[in-house]
Amino acid sequence: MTTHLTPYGLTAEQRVEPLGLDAENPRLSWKLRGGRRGAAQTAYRLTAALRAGDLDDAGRLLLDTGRVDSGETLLIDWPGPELAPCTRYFWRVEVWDENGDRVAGAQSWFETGLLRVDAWQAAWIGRDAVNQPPMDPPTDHDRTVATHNLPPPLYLRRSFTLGREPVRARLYATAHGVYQPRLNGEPLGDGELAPGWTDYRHRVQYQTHDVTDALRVGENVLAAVVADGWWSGYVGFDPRRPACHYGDAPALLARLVVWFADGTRQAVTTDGSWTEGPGEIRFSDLLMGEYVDARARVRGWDEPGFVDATGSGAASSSGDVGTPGGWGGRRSGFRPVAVLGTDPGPVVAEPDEPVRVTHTVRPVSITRAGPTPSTTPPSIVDFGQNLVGRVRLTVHGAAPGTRIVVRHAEILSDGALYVANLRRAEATDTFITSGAATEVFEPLFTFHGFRYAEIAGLEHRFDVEARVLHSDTPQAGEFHCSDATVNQLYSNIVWGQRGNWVSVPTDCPQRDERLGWLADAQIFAPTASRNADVSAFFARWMLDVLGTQDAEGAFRDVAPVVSMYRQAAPAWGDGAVVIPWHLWRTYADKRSLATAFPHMKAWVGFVHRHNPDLIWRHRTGNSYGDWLEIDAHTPREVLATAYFAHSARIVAGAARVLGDDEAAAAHEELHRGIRAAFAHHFVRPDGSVAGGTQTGHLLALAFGLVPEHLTEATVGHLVADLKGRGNRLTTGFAGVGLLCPVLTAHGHADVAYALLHQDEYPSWGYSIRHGATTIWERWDGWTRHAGFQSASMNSFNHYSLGSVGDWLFGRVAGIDQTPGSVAYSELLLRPTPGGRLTWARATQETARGSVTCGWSLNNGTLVVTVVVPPGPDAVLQFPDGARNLTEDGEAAALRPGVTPLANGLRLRSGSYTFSADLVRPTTS
Ligand code: RAM
Repeated sequence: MTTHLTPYGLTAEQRVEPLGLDAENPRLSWKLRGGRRGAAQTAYRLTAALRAGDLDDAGRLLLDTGRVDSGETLLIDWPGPELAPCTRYFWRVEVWDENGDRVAGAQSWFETGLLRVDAWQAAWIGRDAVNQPPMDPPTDHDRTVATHNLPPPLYLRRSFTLGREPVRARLYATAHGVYQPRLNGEPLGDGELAPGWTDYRHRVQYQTHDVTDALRVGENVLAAVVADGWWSGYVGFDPRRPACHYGDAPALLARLVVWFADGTRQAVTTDGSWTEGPGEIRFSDLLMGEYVDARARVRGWDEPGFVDATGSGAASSSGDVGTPGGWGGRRSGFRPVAVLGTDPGPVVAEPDEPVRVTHTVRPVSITRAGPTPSTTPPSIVDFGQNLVGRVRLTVHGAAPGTRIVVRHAEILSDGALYVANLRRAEATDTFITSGAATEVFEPLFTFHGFRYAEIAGLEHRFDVEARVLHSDTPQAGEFHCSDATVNQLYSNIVWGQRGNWVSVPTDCPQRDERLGWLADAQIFAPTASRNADVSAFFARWMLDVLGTQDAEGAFRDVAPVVSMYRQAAPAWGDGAVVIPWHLWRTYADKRSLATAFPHMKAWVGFVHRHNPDLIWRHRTGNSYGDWLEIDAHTPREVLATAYFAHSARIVAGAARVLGDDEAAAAHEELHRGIRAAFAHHFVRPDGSVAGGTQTGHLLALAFGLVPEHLTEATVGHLVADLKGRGNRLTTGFAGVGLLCPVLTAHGHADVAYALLHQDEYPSWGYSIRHGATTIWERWDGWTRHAGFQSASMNSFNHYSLGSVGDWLFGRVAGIDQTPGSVAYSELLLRPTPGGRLTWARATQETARGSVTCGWSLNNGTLVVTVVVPPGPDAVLQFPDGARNLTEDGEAAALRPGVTPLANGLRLRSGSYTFSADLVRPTTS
């Protein structure tokens, strides 16, 4: 183990080595590691230079803070000179430890993007619909009503010549639609579905690629394929507005800049000199799927040497582009594009990690479906995991023109794909072979939610694998325990997050919806930030959330908004208050909090204005209540008023952090008023909460709305309800994440564990017993007694009911922070043995470093292992009944780094392994 204090994980704007940053004042952070007890940073020094080597040359430094006496490691405003565009800045941090010794440093870089919209000097280009010869109507029989009018993607190219070797080159590009940039025949970067989904009316994100090594002296070809994507393809489920939410057709904006050794540069930008032509993708849509005709591939279209002059046709093509499998029905080749506009519009640098393919999954079985008269029966491929992405198919020796159709489903019913729950999403990919000996098919601009793929039309040998894609938020957490079902639950939570984190946090990756619902996101945010570093992802999505606010102060239920124009419901609109606060608590992101603050205040003001008696009854939008609760009904105004109180309190807290004492005082008073109104209207003298539901009691307890003298009674009602049902829950989205934490906080970890281990309906265990590999949208998504829930809304991959993940980390393993702590500046470690677990352990990469907490229980001996990173102190609390705490045979209180507390131990940074006798296990 490292004993020296070492900085690592350096980030600028919460990203490791970001290329193309538009922040004028990027915030720098680092983490610390080092196993020595009590290790801590007492000072730091930041330096920066234009070349890595210059960091060692004091004369060439652009920045030198000198020694700054501070333990701070997070989000330090760039203390250097004003940043120039398109420039890489190397920076180094050196730290001093608790003995005042200067110890190791670490270095990193960030590179600025264009910084200013007027730097683009480029035009949006697209298909010239006017001067294009009319396209022959599609003749193939594969098109459905939904796909019939989907246009082929744009294949755009521009040839240019370099007279000299460049020293550096960058491509800045984006699209209306989704695009893949290409240079000299190769795709650039590993991003998928760029530029991602934002509210394009306010922000279109551009990507930056380092293309220095892809250029050559002589002719080069810059190219791109651009499909409809979220811009003009199908999104959401509104039948009156199923597609074209932002525009009618895709377009590209690009600026390639090449620098030479003498300081001069050359730029190639999108303009009227580009051409557009045919390609193998006939249509591609996020919901409907992709259609690829390999015969129509124009070989060499994106490489030097290709002749693309108007009307002259392709220099070579892999097949006859005039065949019915071709595009346009004539050898028209590439034609000039239309210049669609010269104003770049609201183009901004992509501020978080893009969608990437992160895993490849091999099938666990391939079976032939039942015999079909006269044709080869389709194969059903089981990947063993409900996942999000697409199939990659390698086909050997298929005859030219073989039509392969791949359909996707999360579940099988009677051995066939169950697709009813996909609603209008066809999720079907079609591949027509060219006849080459080996062909590889993988759609480029679509994704599906599936565990099973049905492959029809292939008699020949094929290889298949699933490629998993999602927003590549860095993994941060791991949880393991002794129980296989609980481990499967954790796996289901992680896969649910992965699959629903495709550019925006969505509610389902498979059906015609895939929207960024605010309540789902706020309820799951605490779990999400255990599993991954979601700081930059959420901060970026929050901009779209805040952008939905109307003049009255109301948000919308989803962001980006597509066609749902009603004002947000309780717990949904409150997502815009809860998430910025969570980003502050988890990552110390004060800037996001400050950006959100006026909007948070306006939302609470909106609710207050329409509900002056402080019971939230009016302006509740679609008022979903405790959405998808089961066998219970929580009164809507109980839930709404609880959230009103919760948001008012958060706004007060945020105001304190931001130094707005007046707003803080006003919202503290408002919170007191709502609390009193809630108690008056909804808390009965016996401590029960109106409606008598688990969620009603949970909200009241979690949000501190029960008068103190009644708290125990309220908890009693909650526990009685659970036990009366045989330890079964009734909670929907709003209640489920509170269940186990509230029970544990009030001394009923045993009941929380009983829910965790429950495998009768409704429970997490029930879905797992019936094969779930992701979290289901509904407790009754499928039941033995009733089969499938209504196909009109039944996702088998949805994260909301997986919000118990936060408790697995926070209480089962025991990693948490104290109430006043920010970004884990003071850890609260509370390992909680219980249920049938004999051990549990979690590791979490917090903003300040890696934390571990775990325990094992063997014959009454409890062993607790913790790792506290340098910097924060930890308060370690043992379960009730733990006695004789020792480490290495010595009383724990006497060990180095340990200070005894009334209710536990205070630990300085370092690794510890304590033993204790557990005389009274906390659980039954
Ligand atoms: C459905 C989904 C979604 C939820 C909304 C209210 O579309 O379950 O997650 O937030 O309803």
